[in-house]
Amino acid sequence: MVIWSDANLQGWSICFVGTGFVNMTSFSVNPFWNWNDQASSYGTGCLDGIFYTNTNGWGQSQPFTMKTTGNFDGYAGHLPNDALSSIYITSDHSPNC
Ligand SMILES: [Ca+2]
Repeated sequence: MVIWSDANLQGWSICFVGTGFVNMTSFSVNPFWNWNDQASSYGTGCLDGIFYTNTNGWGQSQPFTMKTTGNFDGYAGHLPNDALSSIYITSDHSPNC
């Protein structure tokens, strides 16, 4: 899956593969900028899981399934913009997705 810093799949991007749990605080572009509260759009690739607004799986959540793109815009159950703090990736359907 890919997470982008701007809406509509633009800006900085970060890619996750496989299953597991990540806190976005653990990933930085440089010493002054990390991924906490920076995500604006996503593409799920072959993965299913849950986005969270807080670290360690707390706060508001948004389930996601494979082959889906979207913006974190606060609409239709999506997390608000610049709020993503953790991701639990529960299933990896590659290479058959
Ligand atoms: Ca957050």
